[in-house]
Amino acid sequence: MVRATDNRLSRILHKPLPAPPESLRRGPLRRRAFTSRLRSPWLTARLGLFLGIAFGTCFVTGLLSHAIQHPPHWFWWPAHPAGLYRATQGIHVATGLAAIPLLTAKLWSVYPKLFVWPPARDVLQALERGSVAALGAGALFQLVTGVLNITYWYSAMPFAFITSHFWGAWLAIGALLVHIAVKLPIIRGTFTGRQRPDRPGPGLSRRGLLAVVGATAGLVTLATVGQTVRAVSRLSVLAPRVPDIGPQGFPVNTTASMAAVTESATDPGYRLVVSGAGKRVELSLADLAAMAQYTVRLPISCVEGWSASADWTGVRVRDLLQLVGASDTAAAVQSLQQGGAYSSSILDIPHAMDPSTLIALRVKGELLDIDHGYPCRLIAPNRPGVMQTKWVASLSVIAS
Ligand SMILES: Nc1nc2c(c(=O)[nH]1)N[C@H]1C(S)=C(S)[C@@H](COP(=O)(O)O)O[C@H]1N2
Ligand SMILES: [Mo]
Repeated sequence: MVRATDNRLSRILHKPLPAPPESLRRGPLRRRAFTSRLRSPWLTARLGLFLGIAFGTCFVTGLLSHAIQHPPHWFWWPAHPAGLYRATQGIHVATGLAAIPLLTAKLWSVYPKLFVWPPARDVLQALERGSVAALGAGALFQLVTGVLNITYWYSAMPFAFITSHFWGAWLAIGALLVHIAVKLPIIRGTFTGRQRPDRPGPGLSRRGLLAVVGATAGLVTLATVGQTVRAVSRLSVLAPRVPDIGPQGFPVNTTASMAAVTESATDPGYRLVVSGAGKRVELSLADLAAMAQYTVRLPISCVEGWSASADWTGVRVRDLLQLVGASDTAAAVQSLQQGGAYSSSILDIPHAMDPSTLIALRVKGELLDIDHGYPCRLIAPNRPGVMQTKWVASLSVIAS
């Protein structure tokens, strides 16, 4: 029974497709339209290997970032090591950027295949080529939307970035796995020595081209990774953000005027509201300053790949929650900002109870600049920047 179905499937998959008319064989479709000797399975497989490593790393770190920001019920993310998210997100953006020259070279190495004749011999080959098209489109989509996001070019993305970048990743990685499975015999052949890298001839060799592509990827990394690795920040000519430029020496994401909080944030009647379990306290800035103050060195680690560390001073979130009788609890943080995706955030138990999680009143010894969240902001370890809520209005216990 299974065999019969197998045979039927196999007949369908290998059903020859009608040959298209010869009159269409023009331009790139004509015989021997592509002559570069550099293209070969040897080169393509090596570019593919590097690209696969870059995409795989980018995929895993991206899923992690997504899970931290939109946690499924089984997900648990620790508060320590404090700089872990800074590293994983730095790697996410860096591998994505390094993939740009790798993907460009890879597409160059295979694009004549777009024009092979006939376009597909049988149904199976048509399906396989369809999956390659999905892979190419998915990979390009991920890199383009990623770059648009880190360069704040939202007007070029008339769709929801997070949703489309998330599903685009699954599409690309699914198509990548199919592609690797289909090409495995060829890939193996090129790594077991049956395929020689070069045939003697003049000009750039395949090894040479691979080295150039590798060096370009390295250069892109060096010119951007300084947005999170301070030691090379002076080389960051291509990075959209530099860690030490901005008020108080670090970047601003949303300004107070963009968030429309200038008035409420500077209102002398400002009170931080802490509530939970039927209790509620209102704290003025003087009340907050009278509580035990702590200083922690923690980074803002933006999802966009930049990060900056600073010494923050303020009151512990767990001390504030204690004021309404809550301990061992999660909490919600709400900004003075109305609406907008980043105007509130959730502190899960490990983060809410961590002694280094503060409602910060000061940074680097000074009152917060209004663009950094004056009168107070959340700062917690091992957490995406989008969850470090500025201009905090209230803190409330989440009943578990
Ligand atoms: N209320 C509010 N808080 C916010 C944001 C925001 O838009 N509104 N942006 C977040 C993002 S995306 C980052 S990276 C950090 C940046 O903090 P900074 O501007 O002080 O560097 O603030 C976070 N806190
Ligand atoms: Mo951010």
